[in-house]
Formats: sequence, structure tokens, C-alpha cells
Amino acid sequence: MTTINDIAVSSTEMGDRIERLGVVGRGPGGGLVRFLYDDAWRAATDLVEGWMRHAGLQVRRDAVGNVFGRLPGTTDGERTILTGSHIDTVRSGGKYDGALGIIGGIAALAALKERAGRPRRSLEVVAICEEEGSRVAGNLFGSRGMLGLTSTAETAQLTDADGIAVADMMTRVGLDPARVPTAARRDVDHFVELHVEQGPVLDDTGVQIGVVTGIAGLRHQLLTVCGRPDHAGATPMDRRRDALQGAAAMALMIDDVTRCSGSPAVATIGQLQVLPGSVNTVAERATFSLDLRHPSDPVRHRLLTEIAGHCRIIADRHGLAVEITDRWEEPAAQMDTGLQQLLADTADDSGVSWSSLPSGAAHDSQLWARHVPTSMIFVPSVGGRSHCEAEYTPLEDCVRGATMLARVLYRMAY
Ligand code: HGY
Ligand code: MN
Ligand code: MN
Repeated sequence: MTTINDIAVSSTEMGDRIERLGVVGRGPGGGLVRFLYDDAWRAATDLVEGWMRHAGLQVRRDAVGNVFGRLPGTTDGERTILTGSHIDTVRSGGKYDGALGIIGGIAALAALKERAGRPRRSLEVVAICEEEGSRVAGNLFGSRGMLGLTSTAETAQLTDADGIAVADMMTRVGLDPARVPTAARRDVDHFVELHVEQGPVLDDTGVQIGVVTGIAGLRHQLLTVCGRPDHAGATPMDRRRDALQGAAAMALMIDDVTRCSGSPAVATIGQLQVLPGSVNTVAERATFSLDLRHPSDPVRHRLLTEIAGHCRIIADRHGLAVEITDRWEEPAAQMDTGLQQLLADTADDSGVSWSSLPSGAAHDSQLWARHVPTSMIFVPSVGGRSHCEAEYTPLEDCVRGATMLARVLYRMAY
């Protein structure tokens, strides 16, 4: 009889795959740029599809481009336990965010097939087509597709910075936007995601595995500050309506308000555009993004209301107008307590150290958790670095995470 300690993933294969996927989309600066339906995305999905086939899984792609590898079950074969993560990256991203959950998921299913044979319940690994919102503000587009939360109409409306509609991107990679609704699934019972922590907790404490308790909620906004263009040399300082100076005051205020609220509130301004963009013209318009997160939805909403109020006061003081547009909101999510316990017990039985921790980063699991019992396994991120080329997790930790995933899936499906 198989016991969980008989189940282990191949370290050589995982190491090789992390490196191979880790160069697909590598830009001149070194980081990865692998955006929804671009050439790197295409190459990456082909690569992982090949690995799924090599593992002897039944492979298919759905209508939005999610790639699945299935290990069919025997007695309860119609229902599925799904694992996986996203194949896309942020701009200049690292090679572990998302990729580890796919590579680790394939390794886990391959190990289970080899060591334990066919499961009772079907197991699937998925390379999710999009999570980051890097190319279009379609965050979690792949998981939304599987959950029936997107539509053909949305693919016509959503465009990238060059005005290309998702529908046209899809056609270019051989997907039919009219078929988007067929990506919806009703057979998924659980979602389990392996991911790098992307923060410093596990690395600082030397704990091997994180059992995720919940995921912070977030809102993305676009703030547009409007002033008046004037000559940089001839306009006295007291006659200016400088949009960038207003935006800068707002940025400092947002940092202050968030710090005063205390941890775990976080606010990030990652994008700023100034128009007309001349060195010698006072800024007419400054547009910046705001990413604000907190695990308590009411606290997040209160902070956003406070920030909006201060923005209006700053705008008035500078003779400016400010417009705030909501781009995306994802409420906080709780991971399933039964699955957290199962993961903790499995770590104990494997002699692996673990601790419970919340996720500050957003994940596909955040959406899945509203629909099916969901859990996340974290492995350490060296220095807590992520969303940059420096993102790194030693192979030994990646292998340990994938082995924990395989053992948890074994307990759930066999
Ligand atoms: O933004 C996030 O937290 C995630 O990495 N998409
Ligand atoms: Mn990310
Ligand atoms: Mn991720």
C-alpha cells in the first residue's frame, strides 16, 4: 500500500523546467514579459502542454486558452480536484510567480500517477491563461473563464494599451471568442494552488511551508489630475495649476494615510503618466494608478473614502480637478479551514515545518475560494522579493512545496 512518504516529485525535472520556462519571454532587461496571448505566452503554453503529455495526462485547451492535464478518476471520475496557477507575468517579472504552481502541479500529478496509480477522484493541473492584469485590465481572466464569469462581449470591450481587443488577440492565437462561455466548468470540487510567498515571512523565520489562511482584498483605481498647460519659463509659480505637483502631493498623502492606518494596509502607485510630457511645459494632466490592499473589506473601503476626500482637498488647494475611476476590486478571501488542517497534518506527517500566514498578494485562489473549498501552499521567497527579476526560491524549497501538494492531493483523491 502507498503511504504519503512514498510520494515525492522529481527534483531534476522540476529544476530543468523552472529554468526552461524561466527564459520564455525574457526581455532585454532580464525580467520576464509574458502577457496574455502574446508570442511568449504562446511558446509557454506549448511548453507546458508538452510536459503534461510527457506525464501521461489527458491534455486539452479550453476556449480562453487555459491548458489542462487530467489524471482521470475511477469511482468518482466526473468530479475534479484542480491544481495549478497562472502562466502570465507582470512586466519584468520573475520566473516563479505562477510558473511554480504549474510546474509543481504537473510534477505532483506525474508522481501520483507513477507511485499510486489512478485516483478515485479526477485530478487536473491547469496553466491558467491570465491572472496579472498586465496586458489588459482583465485580472483573473483565466479563472473567470472557468467559473463562467466572463463573456464574448467582454472580449470585444477589453483592450490593451494599443487598443487591440482581447477578441482579436484570441483570434490571432487560434481561439474563437464566440466560444468563451464553453470554458465554464461545473465539475470542480476543490482548488489547490502552490505559489511562492512573494513576501519575507517564511524566509525570515526559516519555516519551510506556509499554510495560507486568507488573501487580502484589493482595489485598483486610476486617478486623473487635470490642471493647465503653461510655459515653464514665463509662468510665475503662484499662477500655475500644475497637475503633476497635485499628483505628487496626493501620492505623499496616500503613503501617509496608509502608514498611519498601520500594517497590513498597503498602497502602491506603480504607474504615472504626465501630459503633454514636455520638459518645458507645466503638466496639464497627470494620471496615476493606485493599488490599495487590506484583508478587511470595511477597512479598505474606509481608507479609500479617506484618500478620495484628501485628494479633493489637495486638488482644490492647487486649483486642479481630480477624477477617480475604479478599475478592479477583489474582496478578501478565506482559505478553507478543513484543507488548511489537511495541509498542516500532511506537513507534520512529512516532518516539514509549517506556519499559518495570510497572503498579501492576490491569486487565482482568491476567486476560486468564493466558489469551492480552496487552499494555498506557500514556499519561501528569498529576501521576500517578487514581481522582479530577483525573485528566487531554492530548488529544494520548490520540490518540497510540490511534494506537499502531491501528498495533499493523494489524501484528497485516493
Ligand atoms: O497583484 C497581485 O498580487 C498578483 O501578483 N497578481
Ligand atoms: Mn504576480
Ligand atoms: Mn502569482
